[in-house]
Amino acid sequence: MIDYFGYITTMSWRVSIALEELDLDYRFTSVNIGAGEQFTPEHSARNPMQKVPVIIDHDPVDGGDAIRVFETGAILFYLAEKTGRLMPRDPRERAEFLTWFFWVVNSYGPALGWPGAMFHADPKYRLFDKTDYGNATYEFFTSASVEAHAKLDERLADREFVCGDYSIVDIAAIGSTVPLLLHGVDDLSRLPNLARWYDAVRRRPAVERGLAVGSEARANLPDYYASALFDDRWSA
Ligand SMILES: N[C@@H](CCC(=O)N[C@@H](CS)C(=O)NCC(=O)O)C(=O)O
Repeated sequence: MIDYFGYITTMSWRVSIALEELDLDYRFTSVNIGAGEQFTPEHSARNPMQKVPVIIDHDPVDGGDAIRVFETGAILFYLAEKTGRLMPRDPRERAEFLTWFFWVVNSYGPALGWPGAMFHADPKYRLFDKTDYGNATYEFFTSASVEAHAKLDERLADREFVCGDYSIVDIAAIGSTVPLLLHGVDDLSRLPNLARWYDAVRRRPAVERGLAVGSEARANLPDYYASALFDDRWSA
């Protein structure tokens, strides 16, 4: 059994989707980062970075002590290795896969995250709409996010998934892609390849189940923000 500590966040969705896709036995514990639960001594012991998500695998493949993993890239890679699924084995394919996996984890996800973080759930904490500097910073982060979406769209022009078969690269990407509006993308018609991929991946039953994990916490967020976070337009 895997203990999974997360919340309704893009990074946590990566993990809940992977756990669902891999059909692993897991127990979810909500860590409400809006209420500061990531800073408790219990959670700090699980993840010294005081962030979600984190997993503790009580059935590691070597049969030894439980294994703790934090950082979504590490968690997805760990789960793919544990199960031998959702990742190519051939060294040549693996090199291409790693290239795109690290691009998604290190570049795509963070580029999307910054405008999302500035579009705070509570307008009084927003860093834009207040000063010219705030607006310029928001614009800078938004254009980097739009550019990252455009690069993924370009990559998907002649392929169904980001790298070979459906893999943890797609899972890492979809977790970050869902809150399009928060990330400065309000119209997918200019990104047709990304739109096709987004629709196909989001329709997967395991992805739907992954996005539903802990979603009762949605009630903690203002409606307009929750609706953008979950991209309610998609199902409308
Ligand atoms: N690089 C980390 C990022 C984790 C992260 O930023 N988690 C956010 C939620 S998406 C969080 O826990 N924020 C709470 C905080 O920073 O206080 C990963 O990939 O796991």
